[in-house]
Amino acid sequence: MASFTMDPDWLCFTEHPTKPAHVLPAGAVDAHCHVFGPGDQFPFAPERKYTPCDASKDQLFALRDFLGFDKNVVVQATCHGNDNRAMVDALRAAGGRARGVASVRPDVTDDELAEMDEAGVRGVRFNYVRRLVDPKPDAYYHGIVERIAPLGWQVVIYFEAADLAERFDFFAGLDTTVVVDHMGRPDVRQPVDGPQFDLFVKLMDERPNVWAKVTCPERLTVAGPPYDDVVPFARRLVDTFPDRVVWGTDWPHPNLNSHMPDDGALVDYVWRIAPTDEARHKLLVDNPTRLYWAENAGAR
Ligand code: 0GY
Repeated sequence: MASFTMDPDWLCFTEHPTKPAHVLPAGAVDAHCHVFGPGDQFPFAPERKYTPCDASKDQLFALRDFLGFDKNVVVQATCHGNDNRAMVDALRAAGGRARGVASVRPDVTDDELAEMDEAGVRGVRFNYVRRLVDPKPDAYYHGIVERIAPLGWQVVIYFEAADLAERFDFFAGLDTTVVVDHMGRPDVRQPVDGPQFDLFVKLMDERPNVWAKVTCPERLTVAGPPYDDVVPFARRLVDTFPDRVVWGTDWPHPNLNSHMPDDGALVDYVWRIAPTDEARHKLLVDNPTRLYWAENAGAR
């Protein structure tokens, strides 16, 4: 079996996070997390841009239980390319307590899609972050949308805020449910009501099929923990679109080079972006359950 050595400057996740001070509501979903390998069982993709540390499904489930989550949404990470076996293996082991988002090519077969659907996959991810993937033409993504349409799957999009203007019409033209990773990665040095974040709010405002993950303060921050500079961005989305936001840890936190967050502190961060019981229940329970566990989840 292949053996992999993680990148020398890679920061591995915190093995012993603190217990959150707050108690998550029953049924809470960690709606954005990953599994990496283990590389000797599920080899990393030859075309990957980074080699992470192993982060297995068992470690993910242990974290879920420790933090007080009920379920996970496991998102395919680029280090596994279009080979979804590690993610699907995690879904199958989770006994209905995990859903997945895959990465596929337009030539994926109906049988492959049906098998993933049966395992709990409910969407595909289009990643536009250039340090992670090589860009592809729109036709490539349209081809995938056609393939998943019969299943009613969602499309998860990951992009940098600076690229939104250029891609706005394409994203707005998608008629699947669309879920945006990490609030569209705003530059948090810009005003929360400035033109850059306004454009993202406009996308959600005009397109009721667009949802946001109000995730990754540790990735977006310039100031560092406790992420005061990111709170207003997440607050704006939670306040404006309380029924179309979800949250997740992003464990095991790929590609962070400044610091590795404490997952317990990240859970406590949720109380700052969703300060009321009602807002938190929607964010952590109702919205992700509707999005990933409802009958025909993904279809509007
Ligand atoms: C994330 C973010 C990152 C990586 C990936 O697929 C990935 O490799 O998503 C990132 O480096 O910003 O969502 O975990």
